[in-house]
Amino acid sequence: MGSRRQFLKTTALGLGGLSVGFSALAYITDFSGLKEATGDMKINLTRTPTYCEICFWKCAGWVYKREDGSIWKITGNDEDQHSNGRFCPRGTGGVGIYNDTDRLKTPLIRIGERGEHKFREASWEEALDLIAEKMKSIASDYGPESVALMNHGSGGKYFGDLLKAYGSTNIAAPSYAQCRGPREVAFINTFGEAIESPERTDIRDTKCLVLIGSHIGENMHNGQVQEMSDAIDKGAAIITVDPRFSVAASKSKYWLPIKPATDLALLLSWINVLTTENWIDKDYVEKNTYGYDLLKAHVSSMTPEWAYGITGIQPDVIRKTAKEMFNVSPAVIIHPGRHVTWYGDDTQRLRAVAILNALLGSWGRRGGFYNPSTSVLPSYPHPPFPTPKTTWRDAFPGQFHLADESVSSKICDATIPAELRDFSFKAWLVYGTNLIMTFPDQAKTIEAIKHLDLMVAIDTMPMEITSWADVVLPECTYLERYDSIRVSPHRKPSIALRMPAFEPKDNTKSAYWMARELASRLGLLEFFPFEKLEDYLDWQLRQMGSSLEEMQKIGVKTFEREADDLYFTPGEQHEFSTPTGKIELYSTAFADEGFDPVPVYTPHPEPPSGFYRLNYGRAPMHTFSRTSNNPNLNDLMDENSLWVNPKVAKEWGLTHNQPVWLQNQDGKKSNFSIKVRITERIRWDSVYMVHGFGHATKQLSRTYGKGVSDTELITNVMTDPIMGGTGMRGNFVTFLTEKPEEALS
Ligand SMILES: Nc1nc2c(c(=O)[nH]1)N[C@H]1C(S)=C(S)[C@@H](COP(=O)(O)OP(=O)(O)OC[C@H]3O[C@@H](n4cnc5c(=O)[nH]c(N)nc54)[C@H](O)[C@@H]3O)O[C@H]1N2
Ligand SMILES: Nc1nc2c(c(=O)[nH]1)N[C@H]1C(S)=C(S)[C@@H](COP(=O)(O)OP(=O)(O)OC[C@H]3O[C@@H](n4cnc5c(=O)[nH]c(N)nc54)[C@H](O)[C@@H]3O)O[C@H]1N2
Ligand code: SF4
Ligand SMILES: [Mo]
Repeated sequence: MGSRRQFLKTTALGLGGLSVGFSALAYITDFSGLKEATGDMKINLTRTPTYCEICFWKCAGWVYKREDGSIWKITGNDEDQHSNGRFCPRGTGGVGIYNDTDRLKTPLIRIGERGEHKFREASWEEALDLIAEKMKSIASDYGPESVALMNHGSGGKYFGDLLKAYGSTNIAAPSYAQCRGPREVAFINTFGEAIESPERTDIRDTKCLVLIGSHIGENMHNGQVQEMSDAIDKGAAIITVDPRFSVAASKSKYWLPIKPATDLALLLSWINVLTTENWIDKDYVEKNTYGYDLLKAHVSSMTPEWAYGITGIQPDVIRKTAKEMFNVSPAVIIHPGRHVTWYGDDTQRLRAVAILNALLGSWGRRGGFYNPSTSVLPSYPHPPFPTPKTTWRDAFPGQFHLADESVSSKICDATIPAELRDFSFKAWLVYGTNLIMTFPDQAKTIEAIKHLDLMVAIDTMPMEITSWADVVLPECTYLERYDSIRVSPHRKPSIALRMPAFEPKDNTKSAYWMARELASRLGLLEFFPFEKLEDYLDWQLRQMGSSLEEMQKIGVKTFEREADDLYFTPGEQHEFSTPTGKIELYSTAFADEGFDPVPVYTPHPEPPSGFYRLNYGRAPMHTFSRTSNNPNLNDLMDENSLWVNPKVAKEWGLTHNQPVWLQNQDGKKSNFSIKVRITERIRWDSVYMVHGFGHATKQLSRTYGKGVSDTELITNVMTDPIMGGTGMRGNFVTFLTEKPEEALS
């Protein structure tokens, strides 16, 4: 590679100094270029397209650089449906991940005990040779199926291709079993289709948005926040069901401060009200659904009065909110949520959400759920992938048949040898997921890792997960690499390009390069016919009537839909991809598998005396555990706090900002302390913290020891029997006002 300047010239591709004028009034949330931005002046900038990797909304945007090659700002691409030209604070601060001096700089090979974070630096040759040799011997000793890929993020695709070529389909992401899995299974078994990401919710045009926990506004998925704000401006009613007074609750017409873990009772009582009062879309229900009479009979005793005793929500509020939804139907959304692995009966709770939407006729209707469209990327011909002899499912005979993706936490379970199982996993490739902070029950994750013959972590940062790896492969950040073309579903099909704005820092490489180098060592190069990813992208783009050159200039290309089918045609009887071809209010697949075909409420344990339910969520300026060390975002928020109700604080004599340690129902104590925030916004039976803090990796110089990790206190996991998701909200904590002996700081 030539000089930095030459590199910029080639990557900016003839855009050659785009002139941008700025006025003093420009709204700018950038962290580096305020001087240029505040004057009424012209500066020469070059820009390269990207899509953001700070979270999985994948907004497409531009990386603007000054003439000297330094970054000016990252902002949205106006053509992009995910961002509408604006980035959220995390995306804008994305440059911090590039500048972070704590970044991984070169491959590492473990020299200490696993978890000690003692490594020696290695060359790429040595690190990749070691991995390939180990993968060969594992394949011959135990079969390639004993290798699993845990991944979250763009480059995971290439390790996925590598693994499939090698002979394993055990490829899992925490965004399923720790996140949205239950909702996908619930909607597939009701409407025959999943919700997907970005969600197909037509929030822009809705007249009533019901949020069950989903804390949009703190959950900063960009387009969704923008659409919710537009909907509010246009007079939509927001109904928020949340035990905490969330930002969304503060924008709502109704806030239902539900007793935690009782949502299913509320949902069933809403179904009771709609079916008894006949507040349903009769024509739609008649034409399109299966099992209405069974459903109606099932919920007949689940009145608002019944639900009041369970949820604490007044019967007249339940009736009024049901009427509010019906009045504007079908332009109503009972939002399916996203992180829905709460109490282990999550698929059933989401089935109730799906059923409510069906009764109100919102699926396939304007202001309800639209029918998304996705661009299809051609793939270059390669030999067929070998058929594996076993998959993770063989470790769980008779279970989780309805899971439509691999279950990461079950692969973790099946890594710990068990007497009744003749198979266990021997190696994990871990791409872009900090499993120690991401899986509940840390002790189990660590036990599983200890049983592995090989653990490779591919990451950009030294994290808890890299501490446990045998080999650490440092990836360059999303600002320094090409990745696959983004084809996420939306109202219109579109494609977006990510290309490098900078040369990779230090000795870092892209996932594509790593996967191909490993493929070459494993004799699988025919599965990676293009030496350079950009050549493959160009080939794909040309099949679609575009080119790399065009995409480098425009970043995003949106196509027209092939058919006018964003919504159902009025009055049409639709064919659904379910066993009955109808919307299944009564799920035939659940019945076949021995699960309740219509959801049934069962109570969950309550906190023992002196303990409070551990509730957690998002902060607008951070993403999980990945951004807490990012210098820009760390500046905005550098630790989490513990929300405590004033009544509880008084009982315990806690004061605002007092540091406390926490201990859970199983005696697990927090590594660090967390500052108390006394607020009426949390119920007296719960405490709340933002997920992603309390890092115990010293190499994270900015964030080490700041705040508490919710994950270390989540030792009770309630597994969803239908799809294997990990319910994480049944954990209870108490306060320790003195520093415990085993605490780390
Ligand atoms: N800023 C930011 N935004 C993000 C992310 C991020 O890391 N940072 N991550 C993204 C991802 S991957 C996901 S999955 C989403 C997650 O975002 P959501 O899907 O919105 O999150 P949840 O964890 O389901 O919801 C958290 C809310 O549920 C409430 N809650 C807790 N217990 C209960 C209960 O028993 N009943 C009810 N009704 N409510 C309850 C909490 O008080 C909290 O307000 O956010 C996305 N957006
Ligand atoms: N306790 C608890 N657990 C949870 C949640 C919670 O709220 N509380 N939320 C759940 C949800 S909804 C989800 S979706 C999952 C998310 O789980 P994860 O995706 O595992 O989230 P992070 O903890 O941010 O870990 C991301 C890792 O990827 C690395 N990384 C970032 N960018 C790149 C890149 O470009 N390349 C590579 N190779 N690595 C990169 C980061 O350094 C970090 O180590 O967590 C789930 N687990
Ligand atoms: S929502 Fe924010 S962090 Fe997520 S992709 Fe968009 S800009 Fe990036
Ligand atoms: Mo998630």
